[in-house]
Amino acid sequence: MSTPHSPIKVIDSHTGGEPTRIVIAGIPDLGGGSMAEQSRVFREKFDWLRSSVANEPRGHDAMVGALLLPPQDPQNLCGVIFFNNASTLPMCIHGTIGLAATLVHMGKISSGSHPIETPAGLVTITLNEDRTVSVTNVPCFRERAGVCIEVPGYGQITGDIAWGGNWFFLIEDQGPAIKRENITELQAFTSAVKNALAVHHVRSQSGEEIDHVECFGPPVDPTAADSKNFVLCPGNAYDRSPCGTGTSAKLACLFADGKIQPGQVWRQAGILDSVFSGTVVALDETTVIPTVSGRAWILGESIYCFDESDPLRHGIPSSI
Ligand code: PYC
Repeated sequence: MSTPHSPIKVIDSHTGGEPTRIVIAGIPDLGGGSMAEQSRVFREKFDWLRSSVANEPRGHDAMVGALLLPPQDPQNLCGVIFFNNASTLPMCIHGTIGLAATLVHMGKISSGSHPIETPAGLVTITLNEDRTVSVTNVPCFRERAGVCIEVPGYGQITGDIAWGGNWFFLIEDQGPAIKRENITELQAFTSAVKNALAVHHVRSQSGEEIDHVECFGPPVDPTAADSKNFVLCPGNAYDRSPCGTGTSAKLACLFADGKIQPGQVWRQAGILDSVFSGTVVALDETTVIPTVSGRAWILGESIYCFDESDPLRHGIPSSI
């Protein structure tokens, strides 16, 4: 039995039901560039670490992992690189809320606002008195409205393309009803939409894949939320939380349609009816800076063992 690298320590939390696993020790040297550069090095050279943390048997399809890194600019609190069962993510808000709870648990922060470097850009966490965390995101915008695609088995589906820190295709009141009993149907529908986007070469203007599909319907309790969503993530797991970058994309669309004003609170429920609240500051007519708030809970801490006789010590590759 041996550990070919320094011990890997993780702290697990969940945010509205969606797990976050922060790697706090044992991270290899990623070269010390920007988080976008380090994320590329991580993808190219250390995919075993992503797979060890996120994939079965330690992880599962819904697991979002993150590397806690020193900031490039010492004025910032830290850097972070998010990843899941498939690859890295430019940004993740439920994960940033989980990171904030983890840093509190580690005794690194106890109050205030702190800038954090991510591959998508600089975001800010604010610890609120009620133990919620507000994440002020990167600039977000709707790129295209009313994009119509033919989805086999479902007909013509219309949605918006928006950037919320990840790329989203946002669909209102089409497909299966947004309720827990329909999770299998919702996964099939959103996967079919994602495939159709790929087949029809629908990408962002900068050529990036639209890798999150988000459906909206009415909330169960209109006094608690304004809308309920279901979000399919890259890697084909669905977000158990309302998805903070998805909520940011929604806020950008609502703002573009004149349906919310700067400062107005939007409450987004997820498939489990956990709620994120969000507001925007307008940068111009099409671009907003969303702030999304939610709460995370710490679940546990682990130190990983890597037994060389274990053929699956680096996780089961997602393609098996
Ligand atoms: O909360 O932004 C989010 C997120 C992205 C993927 C899973 N959760």
